[in-house]
Amino acid sequence: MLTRIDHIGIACFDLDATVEFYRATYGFEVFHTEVNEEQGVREAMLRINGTDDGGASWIQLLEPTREDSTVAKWLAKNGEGVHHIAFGTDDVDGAAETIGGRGVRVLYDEPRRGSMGSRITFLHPKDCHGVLTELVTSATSAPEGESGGH
Ligand code: CMX
Ligand code: CO
Repeated sequence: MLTRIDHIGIACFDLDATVEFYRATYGFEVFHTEVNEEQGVREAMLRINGTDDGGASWIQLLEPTREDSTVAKWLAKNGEGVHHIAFGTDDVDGAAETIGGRGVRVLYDEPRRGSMGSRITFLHPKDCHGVLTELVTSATSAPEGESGGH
């Protein structure tokens, strides 16, 4: 059902400075950047391993775009650090339904748009031993005709 770690989401105050830290310290380059207004974030995706077949693993660096966003609220409380983990699946709808049926709160009725045309949902951290957990179907790993555009 869940086949890999898709990404680790890291909240930061200054995206450009954090990107530069990851480049200078580890040699990780930015593969993709975008603003997701719905989520209230500006983000950079650094590919750690994998290729373009939808099976890659990423670091997702997140800077809030507005003060009322979930990441801004989290940063104000905790400071910078690991914000969530994301498991990859080729069927986010089915995984959310199965996990919801196991008594874990799924935060969205329908998956929403994530990085690079992926479809995402979240599990409540209070039901996951303190870990905000995201489920992701990347645009390239979804069954044909079901990726992106959501
Ligand atoms: N990890 C672990 N625990 C967390 C957490 C996190 N990232 N965010 C909140 N919590 C905990 C809080 O510490 C708090 O616990 P206590 O009551 O013990 O203090 C509790 O959950 C409630 O937190 P809150 O600050 O009142 O925040 P909200 O309930 O308003 O929101 C949540 C929490 C999970 C519902 C919200 O963050 C959410 O909807 N997240 C999903 C969307 C998201 O995170 N988007 C940004 C990333 C986008 C992407 O990955 O593409
Ligand atoms: Co994420």
